[in-house]
Amino acid sequence: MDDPGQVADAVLDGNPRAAARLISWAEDRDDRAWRALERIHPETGSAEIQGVTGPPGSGKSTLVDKLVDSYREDEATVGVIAVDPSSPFTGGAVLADRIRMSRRSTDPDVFVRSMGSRGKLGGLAPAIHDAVRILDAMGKDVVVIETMGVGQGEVDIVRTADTVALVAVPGLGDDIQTIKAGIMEIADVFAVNKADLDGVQQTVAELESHLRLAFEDADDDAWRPPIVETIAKNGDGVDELVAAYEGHREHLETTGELDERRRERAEHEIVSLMKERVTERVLGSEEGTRRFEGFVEDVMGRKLTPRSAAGELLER
Ligand SMILES: Nc1nc2c(ncn2[C@@H]2O[C@H](COP(=O)(O)OP(=O)(O)O)[C@@H](O)[C@H]2O)c(=O)[nH]1
Ligand SMILES: [Mg+2]
Repeated sequence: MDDPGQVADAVLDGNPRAAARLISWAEDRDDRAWRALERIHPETGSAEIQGVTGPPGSGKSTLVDKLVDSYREDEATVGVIAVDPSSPFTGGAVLADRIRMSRRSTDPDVFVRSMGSRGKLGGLAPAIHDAVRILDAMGKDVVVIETMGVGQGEVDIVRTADTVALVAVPGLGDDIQTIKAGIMEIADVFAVNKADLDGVQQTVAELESHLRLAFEDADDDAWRPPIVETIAKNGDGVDELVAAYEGHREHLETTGELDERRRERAEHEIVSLMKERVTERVLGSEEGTRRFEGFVEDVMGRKLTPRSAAGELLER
């Protein structure tokens, strides 16, 4: 299976090996990906795309695992993308292993994929967008993206989702602010996980006061993120979390916000692909990299401003 057209057709038939292949091409930014993606693009747009984000260790993988159970009970097909920025401690691989070990390893209606950054200059977000489209084209009803809520790159990844759940845990103490402000703003649902631990009420109260402030001047029909307590370990609260997702989905559809989000996403993605292509064109060769490193030295030596270095690199 090396022919992009064939791979695309197999993906549209729901073939997991073809999907895995095409995601790898997208991750490698391999030219074969583009033809296949071209072909599947018109067949996408029906999956519900859900993001689960939060600090490492908050229980995202455990929660996603339980969410998958819940969707399978309703006979929805599911794709999971666990974003693991190439380090062993984030747990992305753990999720994939956990699901692989479970009874779902034989369930053809669940597709799990870990993705890590391979140090590509464009970052990870473009490949994640492609992977979401591939799972959508496979016919998955729900696509769940698990990612750590840290850093701008992660915010970009989470933007691929229609609905974003932020997983918080008791014991963050007074500084719920340790969760990046940017992430707080894009949360559509708050899951306070590990509700079996002390301090859960305090965390809920902090989130509530955060929301009170944030929504002081909001329109009446604005979506106000619900706060759901969960114990991912044993599945408590997962049904409520699914209901919160559904509520938000309904809100998106009835208010037209879904289209708005998709428009923003398309804009954002086009711009980030332009950046990726420019970067690739300028730095994609050994010579380009060498020239780039020379400019880095010049900037560090205060001979050039970063802006003029960028200008000169783009001139060539
Ligand atoms: N006490 C408690 N521990 C949990 C709960 N959910 C997950 N954990 C544990 O928290 C640890 C991190 O979970 P994991 O799902 O890998 O977190 P992730 O890094 O956010 O994906 C694991 O040891 C889980 O067993 C919960 O509801 N309560
Ligand atoms: Mg994890």
